Amino acid sequence: MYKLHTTCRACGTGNPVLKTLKQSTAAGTVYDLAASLVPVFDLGPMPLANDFCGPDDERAGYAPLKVMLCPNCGLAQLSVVVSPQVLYRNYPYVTSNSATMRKHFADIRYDIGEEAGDFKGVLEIGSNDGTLMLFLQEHGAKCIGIDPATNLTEIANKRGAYSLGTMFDAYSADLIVTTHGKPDVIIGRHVFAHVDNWKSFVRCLELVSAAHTLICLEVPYVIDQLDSVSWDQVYHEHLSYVSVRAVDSLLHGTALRLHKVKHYGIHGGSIMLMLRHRESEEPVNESVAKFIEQENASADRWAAFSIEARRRIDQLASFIRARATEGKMVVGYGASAKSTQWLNACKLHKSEVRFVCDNTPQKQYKTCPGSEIPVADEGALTRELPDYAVCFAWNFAEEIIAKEKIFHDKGGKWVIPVPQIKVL
Ligand code: DWN
Repeated sequence: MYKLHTTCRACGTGNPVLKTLKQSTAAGTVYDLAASLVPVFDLGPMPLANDFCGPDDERAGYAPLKVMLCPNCGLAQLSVVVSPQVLYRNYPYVTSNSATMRKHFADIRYDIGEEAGDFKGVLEIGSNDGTLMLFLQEHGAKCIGIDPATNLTEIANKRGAYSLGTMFDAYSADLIVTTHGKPDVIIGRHVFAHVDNWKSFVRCLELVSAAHTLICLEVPYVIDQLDSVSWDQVYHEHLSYVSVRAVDSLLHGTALRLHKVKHYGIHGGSIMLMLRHRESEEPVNESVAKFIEQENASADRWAAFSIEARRRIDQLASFIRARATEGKMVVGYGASAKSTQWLNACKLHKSEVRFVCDNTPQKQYKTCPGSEIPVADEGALTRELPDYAVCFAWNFAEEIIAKEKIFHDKGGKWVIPVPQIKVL
């Protein structure tokens, strides 16, 4: 189900073939490629975060969940890579159509337009159920999507978002160019951190893009994750915890370079890495150097993160157990990948968290990975009126709290786990 990962996917550190090699970068840094990746955060064996199963489904099982830091370029990455065929075979996560997400789509469309003008041809990598493509099409773009989750590309195609149900690789990149030409804009939202072979991914981007193409990769930003100790975003799908510095290091010697970096609040803090071909005449935006200069994702920061994560896991587990002992009813809200992390790290059982409600049909009436806590529909919150609801979709907390006013009005309390555990 998984293979070990020992070589930094950005700069090659830890590669046994390069044992004695040192590499100098344009910035004058000398990398010792014989060094090894250093463990900085270890959750032990954990279930796959989106392995929501019905009674007849077979569980994928557990895999080690350990973050390793590259001593050279500073990229944090998991020590194992779970096979994408296992992770995405019947993927239940669908892009949110919430007001928060729609606002984000409008923001990124504006920011991309600032760089790419009145862009038309769009390739979306990791296009999911086509929600972003449909939004861009409403605004005049012509989109093609690609995603290995065929259960979702089927939905996208039915909705009018033309999508290929396959991995983005050299073969599909070539097919896209032959059938559709090279796009003006390539967008990959929350897909780059999920990719194992970055070098090959970059080669495919080179292949599918033209000199004028703007490539936009949105990823959770490691600095936000460290700042808010959102340890629950560490799971098997997120192979890398991305910094601008690490991507800069990856792009050395390729046809692509960083062009601009934009920061957004979505998913607890994300950045859009805008890439262009080196031959592009557009000058590099000053944001690139600024981000790199200010980034601190050192081993010390990860050590502090690890200690604080453990403290918060204990804190939430004790809080929920104490409420359950008092006879209070506690539920979860949002069967997010993050919910799997909390429920398992806190070792919670369905006698303590009765159910997790969620608006995704692909997750409802299944059970959560590891904890086997049932997933209910969203309406269960106001039907059951629990005493406490833990908002595992804390990145949408504001919108959810406003939407579920009845729950709070009738005395229910929200527990928000990130960026600090608080009860509202
Ligand atoms: O990269 C990834 C990110 C972007 O999304 C993936 N690897 C997996 C996924 O992570 P997640 O599951 O933690 O994402 P969300 O978007 O935080 O999940 C929120 C969950 O809450 C979804 O299952 C939908 C649900 N929800 C709900 O039931 N009612 C969300 C909202 C806004 C709501 O009103």
